[in-house]
Amino acid sequence: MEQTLTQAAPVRRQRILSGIQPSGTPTLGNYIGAMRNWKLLEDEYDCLYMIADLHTITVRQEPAKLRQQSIQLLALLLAIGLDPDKNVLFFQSHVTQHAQMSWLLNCFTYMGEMSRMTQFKDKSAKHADNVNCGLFTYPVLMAGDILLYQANLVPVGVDQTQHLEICRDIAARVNGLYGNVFTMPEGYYSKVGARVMSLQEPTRKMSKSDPDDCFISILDGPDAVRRKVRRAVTDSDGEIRFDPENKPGVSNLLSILSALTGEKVDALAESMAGKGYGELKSAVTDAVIGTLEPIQASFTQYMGDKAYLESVYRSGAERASRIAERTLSKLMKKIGFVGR
Ligand code: ATP
Ligand code: LTN
Repeated sequence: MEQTLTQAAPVRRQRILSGIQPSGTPTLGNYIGAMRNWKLLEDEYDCLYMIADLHTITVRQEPAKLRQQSIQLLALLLAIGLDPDKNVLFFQSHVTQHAQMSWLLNCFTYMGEMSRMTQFKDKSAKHADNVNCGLFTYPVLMAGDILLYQANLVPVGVDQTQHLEICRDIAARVNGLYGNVFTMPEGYYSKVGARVMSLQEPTRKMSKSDPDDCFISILDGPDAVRRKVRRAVTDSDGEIRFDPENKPGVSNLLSILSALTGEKVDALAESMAGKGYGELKSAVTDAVIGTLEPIQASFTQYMGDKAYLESVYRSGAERASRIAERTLSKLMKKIGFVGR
């Protein structure tokens, strides 16, 4: 008897999109909260990772520095191990559909929604001399980034929750008006280290655009790491205990240690109970240096091969824009524009 093999239809893997701004060198917070999780997803999902350079100009940038930081960020994504064949790595500004989508979505977003965004409030206070419209509509550009690729999941740090919510609201509104245009995306947050705090002001998140001693950069050498951790703000009661509300500095160090060693925060706090802050800091220093050294070595190699970097971002932009164009044309048709 003849046997026929019935092949199951290929199931499309879930799609992931995320982005990081080239607004400086990434910090340990970016690494723990976002970048290193991206590597864990590449075998199970279709992943696109974008260098969000359009978002970066919401704050004034020096052109040469922006260019250098952008290339460095690409080299860093490769250095943390992202495989450019499995992941689409690209610059946001190379895929023109982002700017186009952002305009369309601006017309489906309300001023009131944007005024509630905490990042807008924070950044406009920080850059009071340049409260531009781009800063105000930043979440719309971000919503477009996600929706263009019909992403199912968006791995980000918890500071992006509000932006993700607004993206879902916009998607629901457009779908409500025109039928199924967009896939509804979900946030994907890591359990440990989703919010690494500033070393100097441990009640605020560690941010790459803050003063240098507040953060550890992925490219900081051992001396800088040692110095910054030694100077990290703690408290005066001398007890190692995980209590973010009353002991934000010590708790932040414990979280960092836990994120880098894989040991649970409670277990670490228990094993360190009775020890001094000096010992905690030295354990954190060792863990950070041990994590960063191999990344930095690989980064230096990638930076030495500009032609390779160029081939990665060119191919990334081509692959990304093919997907993005499909969604953009679909929406434009639904809205009622005459097709080209
Ligand atoms: P900027 O300081 O310029 O606003 P940023 O440091 O907040 O930038 P982004 O490029 O906006 O970094 O964010 C990249 C990713 O890193 C996002 O997913 C964000 O949630 C995550 N992230 C940023 N800071 C932290 C942090 N302190 N802890 C955990 N995750 C973070
Ligand atoms: N706003 C994000 C960076 C970003 C992003 C995105 C993240 C821009 N576009 C799309 C996820 C999906 C931030 O991390 N500050």
